[in-house]
Amino acid sequence: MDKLTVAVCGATGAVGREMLETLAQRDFPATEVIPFASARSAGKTVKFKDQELTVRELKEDSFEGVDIAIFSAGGATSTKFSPFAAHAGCVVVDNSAAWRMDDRCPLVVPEVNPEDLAWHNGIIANPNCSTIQMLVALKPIYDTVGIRRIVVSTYQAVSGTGQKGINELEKQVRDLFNQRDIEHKAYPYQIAFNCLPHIDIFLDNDYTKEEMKMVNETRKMFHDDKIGVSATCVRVPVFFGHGESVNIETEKKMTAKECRVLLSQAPGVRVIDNPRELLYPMPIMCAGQDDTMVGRIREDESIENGLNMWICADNIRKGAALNAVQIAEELLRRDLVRVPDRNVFMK
Ligand code: NAP
Ligand code: 12T
Repeated sequence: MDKLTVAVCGATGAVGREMLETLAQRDFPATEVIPFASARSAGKTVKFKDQELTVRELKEDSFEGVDIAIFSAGGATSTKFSPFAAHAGCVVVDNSAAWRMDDRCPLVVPEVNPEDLAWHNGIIANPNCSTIQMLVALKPIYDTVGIRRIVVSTYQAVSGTGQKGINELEKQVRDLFNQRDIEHKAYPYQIAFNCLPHIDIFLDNDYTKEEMKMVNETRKMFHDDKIGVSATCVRVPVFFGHGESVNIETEKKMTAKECRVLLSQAPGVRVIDNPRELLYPMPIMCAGQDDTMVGRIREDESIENGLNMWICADNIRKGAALNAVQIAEELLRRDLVRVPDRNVFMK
């Protein structure tokens, strides 16, 4: 391809800025990168490599001549604009929850199910950050011994809520230290020095939407309607990096040692697991890193075939921007930057 134009939609946000950084760091072969955001940010500039790019307002006719559009501008914006992108022949990689469970859209983590890219119709969904890091670590185990059931509790950073989550934690800490009253807008309660067992909205079954994303997205990407997934998602006062305590029941036995060897060879995974040296993954290690870090690997002594582990990753990087850029790279490698039927999402 001699010309490759990439649109970054939501370029002024926490994920969008990391997207520009990731494209630059990985030397993504774009001949042009165009940043888009809402009318509020039109005319502002964002940094890309050694340039200052001027942000444009995202509109329905923004996609003419654009080959790939990476969206991180929220579900409503994506629902509204992605069909116009696909209609213009531009392939969308979307970070929001808008298209993840749509049967017309593959949901992809390159280390897990890159083959699903082959049937895309112009919109490809990036999974939720918590699902991404969990499946990067579990996929090699799933392929080797099978997994019947996953029980996961998350410890999620405020950057998952975007810039407003980061600002809220920072301001509450400062206000508390200055003996001022705190305010909350991004969360229903104080997040500084607290934990909230509540991410995204509550559903009729009393789970949160974030918890059900982990169930449904895992089943879709593993192509396994039967796998049991039980999730509890908790917001913690950490700026960057999600942690996850994961318990799995496998079909066949895998020892902790076998698991360590397997994961140390797995793509995108770094095993950090030496309790004697006090070595285990932590969110502060993950900020700015590409790898999903796994440690505290132990056999679950309460069941026949079970393992426990602790998984950490940078939620803005592998959880969002990096995974999206890796999808774009995989599309190029597989010669899939084309929209076979431009009307699939216009019907
Ligand atoms: P953020 O910091 O609040 O940024 C939101 C971005 O969307 C800004 O660039 C904003 O532009 C833009 N935007 C909002 N409304 C728009 C519109 N009508 N048209 C065009 N652009 C619009 O949030 P963030 O953390 O970067 O997250 C962005 C989205 O990414 C989230 O809503 C979520 O869907 C997704 N996300 C996914 C994951 C994941 O798990 N994979 C993780 C985090 C986020 P302005 O500057 O003009 O307001
Ligand atoms: N509510 O992409 O608040 O579905 O941490 C990601 C992160 C939704 C998503 C969060 C969220 C998503 C959060």
